[in-house]
Amino acid sequence: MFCNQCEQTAKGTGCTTIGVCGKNEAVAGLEDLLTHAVQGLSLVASAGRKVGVTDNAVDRFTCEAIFSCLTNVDFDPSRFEALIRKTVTLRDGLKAKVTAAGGTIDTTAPAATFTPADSLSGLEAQGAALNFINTLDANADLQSLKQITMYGLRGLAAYTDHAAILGKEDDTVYAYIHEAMSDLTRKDLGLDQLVALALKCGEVNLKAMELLDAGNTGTYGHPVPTPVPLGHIPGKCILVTGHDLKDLAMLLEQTKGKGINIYTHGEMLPCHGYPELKKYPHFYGHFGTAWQNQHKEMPEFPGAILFTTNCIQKPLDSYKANVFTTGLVGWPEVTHIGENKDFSPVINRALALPGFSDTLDKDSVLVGFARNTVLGVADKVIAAVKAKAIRHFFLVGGCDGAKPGRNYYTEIVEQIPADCMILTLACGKFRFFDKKLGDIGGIPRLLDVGQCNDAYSAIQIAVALAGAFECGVNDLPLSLVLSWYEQKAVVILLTLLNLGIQNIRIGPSLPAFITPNVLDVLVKNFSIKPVTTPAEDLKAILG
Ligand code: FS2
Ligand code: SF4
Repeated sequence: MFCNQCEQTAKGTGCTTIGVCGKNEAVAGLEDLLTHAVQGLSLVASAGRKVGVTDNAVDRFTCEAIFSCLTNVDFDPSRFEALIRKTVTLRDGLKAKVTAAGGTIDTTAPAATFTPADSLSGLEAQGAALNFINTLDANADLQSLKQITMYGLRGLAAYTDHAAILGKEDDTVYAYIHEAMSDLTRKDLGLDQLVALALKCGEVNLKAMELLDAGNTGTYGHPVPTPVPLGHIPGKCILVTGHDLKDLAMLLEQTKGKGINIYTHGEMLPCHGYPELKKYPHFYGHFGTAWQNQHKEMPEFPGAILFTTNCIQKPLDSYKANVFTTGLVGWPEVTHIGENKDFSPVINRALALPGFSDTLDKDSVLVGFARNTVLGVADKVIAAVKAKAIRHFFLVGGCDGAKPGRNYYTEIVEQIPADCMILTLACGKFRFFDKKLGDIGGIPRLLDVGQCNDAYSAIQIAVALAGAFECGVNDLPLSLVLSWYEQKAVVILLTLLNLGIQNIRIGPSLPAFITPNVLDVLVKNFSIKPVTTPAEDLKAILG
């Protein structure tokens, strides 16, 4: 196996025997084979678009299949087998329609004619034989750019899938995904073309994130400032982790009046700010911190645990029987809640478990500072900047992870001077989310914009501030200090670069799949910077 798509990749170069995430050789091969098969489907879908043939089921499925290969989503070989077989069935069905409409399908790429083996072990062998990631291109820099786009596509497919679940779709997004998956099979694209393909991924992702924002706010309302208890109350309980608001909403509905309290974990924390979710009296509080702490925290939770999206780690025996997956998440031998979203097994498990017997009074944290709330106090913010009460804005956001170097993000937040505001989003916030950082003129200094899925909201805040100050986003007193771990972060970075945002600081380490020459392109064009130390970076930013 070879995989280097995430920040915790082995030795900073690549996982070759087993993934640091727990992905084994078989699953790595199946992911590669699925990606290869989807490229074949995309080649046909792209040819179809040229003659007016589209198929929404194909588009939706393509995103699900690509999202399944994102870090910490699916570890279940049997789910990958089903995805691979369905990819080929859809490809062949679409081929017939495209040919009938007079379309021409280029069958020179092996992906277009790939035939899956009859057995799971045969598929695993086919996946291993591909050596997929290492052979995207013979030239190291072009290989690097293709990997950037491939991983960007995984993030883009995830956001497109999240939005589609809430009924928000746009064919331009699907068209790009098919086109880019097809283009990645080509060996004739040069550096400039591949840079353009990667930046286009960022451009299209802005649309996907706008759709997701519209889906979330259109369905559940605009988040409002809401204190979320970090303690617990007596009663049966279910912990919901991942990112999916609709799964949470359906679970809240199905647990009404059952005496079960619902707690969020990880990236689900911002859900407490949505009016249509917070209206449930049994939607109580937040338990635990970021994804990488689940082995420490989940054994302590006395109820059922539902994983709705990334990031799942191998469930330990001490709590495995309490774990359920849904959506695209999969772990072998863990009960999966299918498309009917009947959460009865989760509810029954919660009722069978002891639940909390006592009350734990702990601090609460404030969520709900997405674009609508922040822009609602824009006048106050602008006046505070003009009066020099606010010197600078920092966006400290992105993924969390296990590396000790991630203390950088805690320390920089601690060291940011008291006359600066800090916006945050995604699970990296758990490094500092419960710090009491005070306020400036009644506005909290630490504003939680939401999940990584809410990056669109942060971009809209920056764009609106730039409009108010009649300058570009790069001229604002705003610095982005980002942490990355998986491929949603890759595509958000591509979106920011495509918007022309300069001077982004990124850490805790640079991606293994970026070559020195490609890094040079990023530095020259976007002044992207690896993080150094909090003190040095603050000195450089604030002067
Ligand atoms: Fe955090 Fe994990 Fe949000 Fe990423 S919960 S690192 O995949 O999606 O961010
Ligand atoms: Fe390694 Fe990350 Fe790939 Fe898992 S997803 S195999 S940890 S590089």
